[in-house]
Amino acid sequence: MTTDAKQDASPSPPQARPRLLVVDDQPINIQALHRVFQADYEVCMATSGAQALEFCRHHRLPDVILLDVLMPGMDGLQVCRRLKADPLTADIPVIFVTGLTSPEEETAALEAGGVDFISKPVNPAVVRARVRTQLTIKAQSDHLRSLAFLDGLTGIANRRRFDEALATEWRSALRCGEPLALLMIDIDHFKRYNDHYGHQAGDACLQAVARTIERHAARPHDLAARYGGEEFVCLLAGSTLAGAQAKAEALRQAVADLRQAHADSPVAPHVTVSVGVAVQLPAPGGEADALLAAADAALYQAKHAGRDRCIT
Ligand code: GH3
Ligand code: MG
Ligand code: MG
Ligand code: MG
Repeated sequence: MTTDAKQDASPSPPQARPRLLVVDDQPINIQALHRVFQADYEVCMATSGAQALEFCRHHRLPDVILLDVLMPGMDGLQVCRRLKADPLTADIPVIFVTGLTSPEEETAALEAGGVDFISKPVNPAVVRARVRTQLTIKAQSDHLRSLAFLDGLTGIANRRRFDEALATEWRSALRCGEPLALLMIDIDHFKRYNDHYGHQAGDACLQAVARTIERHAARPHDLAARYGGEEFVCLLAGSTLAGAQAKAEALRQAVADLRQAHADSPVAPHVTVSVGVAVQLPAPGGEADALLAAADAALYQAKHAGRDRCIT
């Protein structure tokens, strides 16, 4: 057997085989499933419910869990309910593999959050096919979820993704005592751009500006998103005020350097942006919305001070 629940904290290699976690109190049952899957899957194992939950906390998450029902200590139904209650593990498909076969037991397993129910002794072809089905469904739902977080026009993150990231990063910054920075970026006189060049050209301009903004949010915890219309945001976790200001200025300059013609702009003959910069150290009782409001207020000032500038 390749992987034990106590080993292997390594991150997922790029082309990793799907990872199965087999949970059963009887080693002989684990061995049987290991034989079925070892050629195509990375098979991990746990011999108790507690060990299975522990595994999920400390290792790369499995893609599917094969879970026994009758186990001493925590039974499979309890394990499944715990997995489903934790946002980290809630989306992992759980297939019950059990000697129990009554309709009542099958119903209880499905109600606990299992997606399938297979009787022991397992038929290798059947269990393989059922695992494959769950992996396909999971891949499809992951794909749909990723689409739900992308802006259709520019391909960068959308407002929904930003709202989630802001809430998450705010809590994390509060825990770590680190500052959180936000840039709010708005294209100058974009209504005139559309009026002059047409809406399609306006769309292409939004795409070019989005690409430029995204290039400036390159650190692992940076997030560039389209906030709406011709407004964008950059969330910069752990950035200092000076760091955020430098990034804002580099970004403003990079958009100007696109030299995207804007003949009807009173600011410059090319497309420019105004940027509002805000940095806050989250405090207990504070709200992430305050950071948004501060960046928005700074952006408003940048507009009134003549546009094509960054204001904190
Ligand atoms: P300001 O410098 O004060 O920001 O002026 P503005 O003209 O950029 O601001 P305003 O809010 O008056 O107009 C924003 C324009 O952005 C109006 C709207 O038609 C355009 N816009 C919003 N979303 C899209 C889009 O998806 N595609 C195109 N082409 N234009 C859009
Ligand atoms: Mg058992
Ligand atoms: Mg605007
Ligand atoms: Mg604008």
